[in-house]
Amino acid sequence: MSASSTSSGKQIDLRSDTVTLPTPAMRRAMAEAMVGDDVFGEDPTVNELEAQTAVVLGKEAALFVPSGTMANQIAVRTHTEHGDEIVVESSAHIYYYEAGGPAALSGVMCRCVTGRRGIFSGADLEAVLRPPDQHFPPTRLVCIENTHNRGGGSVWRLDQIADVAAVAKRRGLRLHMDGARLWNAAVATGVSERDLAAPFDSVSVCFSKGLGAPVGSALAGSKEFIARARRFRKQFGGGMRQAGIIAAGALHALHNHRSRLAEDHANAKRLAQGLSRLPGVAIDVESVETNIVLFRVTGGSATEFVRKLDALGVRMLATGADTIRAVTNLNVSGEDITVALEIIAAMCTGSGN
Ligand code: TLP
Repeated sequence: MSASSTSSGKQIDLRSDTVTLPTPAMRRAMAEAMVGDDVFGEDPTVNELEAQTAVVLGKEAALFVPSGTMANQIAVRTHTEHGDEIVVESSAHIYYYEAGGPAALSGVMCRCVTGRRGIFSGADLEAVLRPPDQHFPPTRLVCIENTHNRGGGSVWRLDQIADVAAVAKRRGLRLHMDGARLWNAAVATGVSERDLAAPFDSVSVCFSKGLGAPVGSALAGSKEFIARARRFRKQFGGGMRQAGIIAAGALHALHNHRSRLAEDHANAKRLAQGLSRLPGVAIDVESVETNIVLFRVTGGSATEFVRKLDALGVRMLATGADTIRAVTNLNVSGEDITVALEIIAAMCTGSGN
C-alpha cells in the first residue's frame, strides 16, 4: 500500500487504534514465547494470558480468541438458543459492525435500544422488554459497549451500568459487555476493569486496539460459561495451535500498555480542542472522554475531507456522510497531534495550497 506522508516523512494514522504496530519489546516477547498446541490446552503462554486476563476482569475464567468480533459472537451464541432475542444499542458494534453475526451464527433477533452516545438507562431497557407470551421471542441477553465506539468513545459509569443491570436482573436477563476498549474506560474513570466488569455474566476485551498487540481478544466469565464458549470457539473455527506467539504480544500489552492510555486520551482532547477552532468543523469538545474524536464537516462531504487529508499524510475515517472519526493510539505522539493540527488547519483555511 502506498499512502502519502507528512513533510517529515511520517504518516499520522488516526483511522483506528487497530492500526498500531508491535513495539520492539513486544516483538521480543513474541519471538521468545513458550508455545504448545492450544487446542490440546498445552500452550503455556495462552494459558497464562487467559489466567491473568480472568484476574484483571475479576472472572473465574477467560478464553483467548482471534478477534473482538469472535469474542462477542461466541458470547451471544453461548448465552442464547436459536429463536431468542438479545437487546443491543442501535449503534453497538455487535449489531452494526459484525456482519449480521447474531442472525447468521446464533439465529437470534436483535431488539434495539437507542442510547445517547451509546449509553442507555434501565428505563430505556424496560421500555423495549415484552412480557413472556407465545407471540414473542424469549429475551435472553442485554449487551452494552464500554467504551462505546460509535458513541465517540463514551464511557459507561458504574451508576449507569448498575441502573441497567438492576433491570436485567429483575427481568432474569443475562448481561454481556463488549469491552473492546474497557481499558480506556478504566483509565478515564479511575475505576478498575474488575469493578466495571462486576455486574456482567460475560465480558469481551481486545488486546489489539488501544493496547497495541497485533492480534487477539478474550472472553471472560464463569468456568461453566467459558467451558461452553470453548466449544463454540472450535465450532466458529477459532481454535488456534501455537497461539502463544500472539498471546505473548497480548500479555506484554496487558502488563505494559494500560496506564499509557492516559496519553492517548490527552492527545484526543488536544486534537478536539484544535479542531474546534477551525472553520468548517463542528465538534463538541466536552464529548471527548477517551481516545475517539468524532466531528462533523459543515462545508462538504466527509469522504472528500478524508481523501484530501490523506494526501497530506494524515489519515482519518469517514463514518457517515458528514461525520469523521479520529482515534489516537500508541503510534501517534503528542508532537504528531501538533503536526496533524497544523496540516488540518492549513487545509481548512486554504492556506496550505
Ligand atoms: N472496531 C473497529 C471496526 O470494526 C469498526 C474499529 O476500528 O474501531 N467491539 C468494538 C467496540 C470495536 O470497536 C471493535 C473493532 C470490535 C468489537 C471488533 O474487534 P475486531 O476488529 O478484533 O473483530
